[in-house]
Amino acid sequence: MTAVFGHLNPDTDAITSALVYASFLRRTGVDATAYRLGEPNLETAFVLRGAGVDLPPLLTELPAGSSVALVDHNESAQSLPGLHDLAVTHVVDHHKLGDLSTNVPVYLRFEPVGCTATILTKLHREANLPIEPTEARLLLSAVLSDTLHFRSPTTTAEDREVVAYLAQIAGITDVSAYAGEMFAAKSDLGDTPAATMLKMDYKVFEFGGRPYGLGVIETTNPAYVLGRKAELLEAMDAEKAASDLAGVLLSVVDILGETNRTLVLSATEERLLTEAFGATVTDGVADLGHRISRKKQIVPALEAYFESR
Ligand SMILES: [Mn+2]
Repeated sequence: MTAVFGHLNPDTDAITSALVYASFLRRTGVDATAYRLGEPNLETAFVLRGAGVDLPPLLTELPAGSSVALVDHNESAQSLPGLHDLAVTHVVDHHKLGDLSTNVPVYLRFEPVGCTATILTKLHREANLPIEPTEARLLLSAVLSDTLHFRSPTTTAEDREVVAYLAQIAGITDVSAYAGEMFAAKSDLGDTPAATMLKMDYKVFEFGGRPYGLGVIETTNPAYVLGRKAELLEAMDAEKAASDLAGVLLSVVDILGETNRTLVLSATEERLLTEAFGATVTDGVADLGHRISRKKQIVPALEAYFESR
């Protein structure tokens, strides 16, 4: 059996791509099962509910040598613990190549598009496998989520084309209205604990040989999130100590206004934000302007900054 899963702290793409790719692999003769590596965020729960699809089971470990297919990630720090001892047989991803290594021949499909679901849609079309309405809805939701309905600079013409194609199959006539409902669901944080908010969309990256935690909260209500700054800073501080990180950044991305305001935990992070981005810091919040994509606008700038030092 091949276990199919997306990254830790899963987003909508990580979970729906695992579901759809596992189904795709089964249709091509591979015994595959979808899993998730964490709890779904509010948007993902909304999407699955609307599609009438159950969450895939939670996976926390696998015996060494087990076959796995990775979607929506390839770096071990974002994957199942012990990834280097597993047999990675497939990777479908739209992120930069990290420390991926395999001990068996591997199927790799990487494309610099806005979403893993865009690549999965292409895989179905290339294999002449029809996409069922429910799966079309899942894939379309992932593209809208990852691209913030085409607002993110990661968006490509293929993502737009795929959404139009999938919307027809899924029977979604008003894509903008549906995207709005998804973003509202994601922003309905209620009394979500600050530690949970930090980890909803959170990844660890290595810069200059040291680990940094980069969280993003995409919301249509940034005032609510910034209103909980003190609690969030406490959660960031606790995570930094618990995971022995060199720094923690938490970006509050206003989906509709397309702005990024990043919470500044300490002098270390302040220096990083001012030097790598030229950001101005007011009241413990750094203004990162329109840098709304961690993948395209935050991580590369930090890599360039650490390489230049
Ligand atoms: Mn993705």
